[in-house]
Amino acid sequence: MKTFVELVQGDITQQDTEAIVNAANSSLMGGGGVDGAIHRAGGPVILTECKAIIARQGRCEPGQAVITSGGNLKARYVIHTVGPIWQGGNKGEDVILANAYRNSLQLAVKKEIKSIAFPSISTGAYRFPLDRAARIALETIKTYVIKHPLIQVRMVLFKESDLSAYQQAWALLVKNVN
Ligand code: AR6
Repeated sequence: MKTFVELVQGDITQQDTEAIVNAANSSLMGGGGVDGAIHRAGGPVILTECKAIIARQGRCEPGQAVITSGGNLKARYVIHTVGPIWQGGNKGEDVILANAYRNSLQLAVKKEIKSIAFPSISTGAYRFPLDRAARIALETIKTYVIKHPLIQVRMVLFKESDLSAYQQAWALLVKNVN
């Protein structure tokens, strides 16, 4: 069995993993950044399914995750999660960010999804500091994949500077463990 976490620079909408994760907002009605790109590339079926989810269970609170199909994307599924809005760091932001990653992974495993790609949740419009977000994201993913080694995880960083922040966080994490 292989445990697999990879860090790449790229566009989440182009990934060929079984699922990609969307950094959405609680309304699930779309937005800018990753959210806008995913809805544009996947087509209207994603919004239709998001509306049905909201009608059934209400807003998607920060840290929670829901799943729709991928529409025209290569990925079969989109897992929509909502990260925390950065408010200085004392409003539970770290825990909410970890929940967003963990609940997305949990939903994927429940659906027997074997590969998943994440963007850097909350570090754009939601202004979560990049280095801190990278550490939390990778710690959460690493802890999860150790317990669920069948799932392959790819972090897809849009900018080169984002990729290097995640690479540094990963190096620190591995060093601290060994
Ligand atoms: N592929 C991968 N990463 C991307 C892409 C892409 N196509 N486009 C942007 N990024 P953000 P948030 C990076 O703002 O901070 C939306 O309006 C981007 O460079 O998309 O969680 C939602 O509706 C940044 O590093 O998400 C919410 O209202 C990262 O993705 C709100 O923004 C996250 O940036 C969520 O804010």
